[in-house]
Amino acid sequence: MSAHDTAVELVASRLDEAQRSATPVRPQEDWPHLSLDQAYAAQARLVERRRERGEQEVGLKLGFTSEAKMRQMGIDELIIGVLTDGMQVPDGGSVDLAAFVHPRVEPEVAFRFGRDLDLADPALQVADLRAALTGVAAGIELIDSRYEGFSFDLPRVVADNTSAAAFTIGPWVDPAGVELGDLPVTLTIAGEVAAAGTTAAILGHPLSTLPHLLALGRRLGLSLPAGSVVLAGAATAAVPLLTGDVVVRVAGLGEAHLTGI
Ligand code: OOG
Repeated sequence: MSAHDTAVELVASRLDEAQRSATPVRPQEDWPHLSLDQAYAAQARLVERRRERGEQEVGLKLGFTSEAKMRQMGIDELIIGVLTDGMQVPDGGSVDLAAFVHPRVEPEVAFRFGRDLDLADPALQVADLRAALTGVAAGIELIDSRYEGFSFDLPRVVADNTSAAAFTIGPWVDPAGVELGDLPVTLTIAGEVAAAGTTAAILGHPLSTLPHLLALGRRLGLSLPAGSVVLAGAATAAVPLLTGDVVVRVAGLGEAHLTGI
């Protein structure tokens, strides 16, 4: 194993253990310096560990696609992470808060693609992604940084699979029937509006994320088998999740529901 592989393996195993034990890591102590490429390699290794435990990949998520998120976390570069079936919570389902370090929730717009898309294929164009879109929905993403204090820089959050922890998607809607550009979004926790914004906060329009999805997917050699889900990134800053019902409502699109217990 090269020094590069050893650093990647060490980071992936530390983060994997942190996630499984809901005990944060302290990156300031004894943490290898990671380039962005090494960070994505560590992320891939982390996902491989989930696969070895029987989880299956179900899609991808984008991060830092809104000003609100960039400002909240101090990072202004788009990132991509992997979603697995082990993270998916049925709409209206519940999550045990004890399984997470310091969970936060965010309102999302979700995409579903109806055919196999090899993002690494240089012939694949943004128009192909748009044509393959068979569903759009409101979603909730539960993020949970595995770093103490929810504190990280760009390579660290990438290695940590972009804080991906759990997600819920509301009923799918035919994309032909909805103009996603500027829909009011609310995130309600235990009956109180905790965050509000608009889908325009996501790069001006949620579909503006598609060129970034393609560029990042191409660079990393990712693919989206038919039926895959993509979360376009939060429209508002993330909010700490306490016990109670979480509702994301995207006016004109629908709702997603989750309960923290
Ligand atoms: C990283 C994940 C960011 C989003 O929607 O912008 C993200 C984090 O804030 O911990 O999922």
